[in-house]
Amino acid sequence: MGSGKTTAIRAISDAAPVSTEAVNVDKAAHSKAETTVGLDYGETRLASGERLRLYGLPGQSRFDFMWKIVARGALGAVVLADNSVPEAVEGLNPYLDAFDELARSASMVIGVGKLLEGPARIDDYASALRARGLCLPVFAVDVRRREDVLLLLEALLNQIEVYEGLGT
Ligand SMILES: Nc1nc2c(ncn2[C@@H]2O[C@H](COP(=O)(O)OP(=O)(O)O)[C@@H](O)[C@H]2O)c(=O)[nH]1
Ligand SMILES: [Mg+2]
Repeated sequence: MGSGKTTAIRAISDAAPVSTEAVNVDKAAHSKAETTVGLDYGETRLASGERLRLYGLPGQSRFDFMWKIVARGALGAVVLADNSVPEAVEGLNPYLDAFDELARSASMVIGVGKLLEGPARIDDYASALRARGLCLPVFAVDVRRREDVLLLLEALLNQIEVYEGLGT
């Protein structure tokens, strides 16, 4: 919550993004005024002319029933971490568990926001992934910047292409 999913989809979407913001009544989890109670949705056109559809899933575990449904049809996943919160690195684990199939098929990239606002560094995230037997790209990002969101999506698509190219 507050890692920047809604912001990222807004930054990248060609069409007007759809989001379902409601007054945040869980100020203990995050102080922001509004929070997403359903999905964020946006679309972006790739250089190839194909359309990439972006679904922002609510991160709170009470929404985890939605994760599996969307993961089933997903090409890949971007996991956004908020480094300003305590135990941000360990906080990735529920998502790595829930999206294990995408993680194991290299169809996942990690974006770390607010990097300088917390003690963990990019290497800490990479080590935590390695400890789980995963080798996934980890980028420091500011998802308010369109270029940063594009970087995540390009890296994700490259990963998927390389993995498919291995014939696995
Ligand atoms: N300072 C700082 N703020 C950021 C950064 N990335 C995102 N934000 C802010 O963090 C908030 C994220 O909120 P939102 O997009 O609603 O998060 P969501 O709950 O994941 O949908 C927004 O106010 C962004 O402007 C960053 O790298 N640095
Ligand atoms: Mg949101």
